Amino acid sequence: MRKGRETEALHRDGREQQDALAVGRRALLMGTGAAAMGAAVGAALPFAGGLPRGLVPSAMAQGAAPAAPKILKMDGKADLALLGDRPLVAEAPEYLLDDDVTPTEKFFIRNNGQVPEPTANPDAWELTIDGEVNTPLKLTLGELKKRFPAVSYKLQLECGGNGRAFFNPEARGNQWTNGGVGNAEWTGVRLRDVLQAAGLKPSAVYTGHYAADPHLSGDAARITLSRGLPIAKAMEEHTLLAFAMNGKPMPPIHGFPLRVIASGYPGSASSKWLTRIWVRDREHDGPGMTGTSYRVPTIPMVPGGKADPKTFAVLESMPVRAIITNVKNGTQLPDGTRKIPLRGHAWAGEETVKAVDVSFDYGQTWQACAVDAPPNKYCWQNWRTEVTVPSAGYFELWVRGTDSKGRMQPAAAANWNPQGYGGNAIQRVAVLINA
Ligand SMILES: Nc1nc2c(c(=O)[nH]1)N[C@H]1C(S)=C(S)[C@@H](COP(=O)(O)O)O[C@H]1N2
Ligand SMILES: [Mo]
Repeated sequence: MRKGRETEALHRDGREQQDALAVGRRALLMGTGAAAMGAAVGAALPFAGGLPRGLVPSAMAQGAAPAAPKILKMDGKADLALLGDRPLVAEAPEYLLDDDVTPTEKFFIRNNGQVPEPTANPDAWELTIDGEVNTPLKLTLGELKKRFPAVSYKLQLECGGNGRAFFNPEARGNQWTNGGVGNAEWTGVRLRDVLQAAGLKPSAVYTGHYAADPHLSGDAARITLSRGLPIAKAMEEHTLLAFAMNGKPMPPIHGFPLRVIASGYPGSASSKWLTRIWVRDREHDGPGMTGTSYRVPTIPMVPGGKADPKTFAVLESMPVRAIITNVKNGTQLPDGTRKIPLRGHAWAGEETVKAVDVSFDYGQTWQACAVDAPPNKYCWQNWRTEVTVPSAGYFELWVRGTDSKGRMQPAAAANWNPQGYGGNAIQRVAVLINA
């Protein structure tokens, strides 16, 4: 069967990627550098083959990341970079994210477990609301659609680990660069309408989400992921129980037939394949809520040091990030090029983006870009500008977002934590203008 072969190929590719990563790191440690690594991944490194992990010019950091990521091969998906195959994790290189609304085929994938078998009868899918409510509810998706008004918003969804690859020393987990994000149009009912129908007790402080995806181990008793939201976020008007993505029922991989969309928070709170919302009288403590999972230090720790989870708190709003989407890292521009139009998107978790600036001289000078207002809250914002470089040669185009509270992206991933959450180092795109 075709599907079987594809899955097999994915597994094989995943192993090769792990090997390439391991060899790349070994080569780096042994100081054998970029040439050895190029051989290990079986591809020649362009002049801008790697993205920087720290404050090293992009071209000098070639050994720090695999130059030729494995490509996801899946029906209905573009050439996403495969970060892991079991569970399946894939990100969109920034240049694939140029669209204002991310087409489903370009939308990143982050699974923690297996993908449940798609239901043949989505309207019969059952959702339970229980816990700190006056009237526990069991509703089918068909009833949800009938009983509550449907709304559509363009909402960005970003993995809590987006930007993890730029932590130094390396943080544990999928090495996302900047592509663990997408901005789709989601249609669903408001979670708050459903919670109000159940009637929240005064003791309700948090939601706990449960889903149908089987654990990787295959053990039916184990829960893959169960995250939740503070009640205020659950009651926010843009927090949805979504059943459609970009005007169509969402594909199985993105949570068909029903998922949470809680834009602004780490993507892990946006539970796919949703079956139950347990309203809690305390911060939810399901798998993915405790220890150092999706939590960040409140007392900054020594990078690479031993974590004290007691000082960690749940990561809520994602930090500001801007990306360049019209120039691919490693682009060679024709002789005589001096003007380079730049554009992309920026977003800031629970905030909006106040400013986007670009630099082509390693941050010595910055140029302000035009930034559009979002059509609705939590939609990413488009920005554009044109830079004029003084000569031919090697340049790095840096882009830096500033949120509505005045917080800017740092030059290197800050607030190091073992699982690498909330890293929002500025993006750097290397270009070479031939003389
Ligand atoms: N049930 C369930 N929901 C889940 C996950 C999961 O593994 N299981 N992964 C979460 C994480 S970590 C992210 S970043 C987003 C990714 O959503 P996407 O795969 O549709 O892009 O889904 C979240 N919802
Ligand atoms: Mo995530």
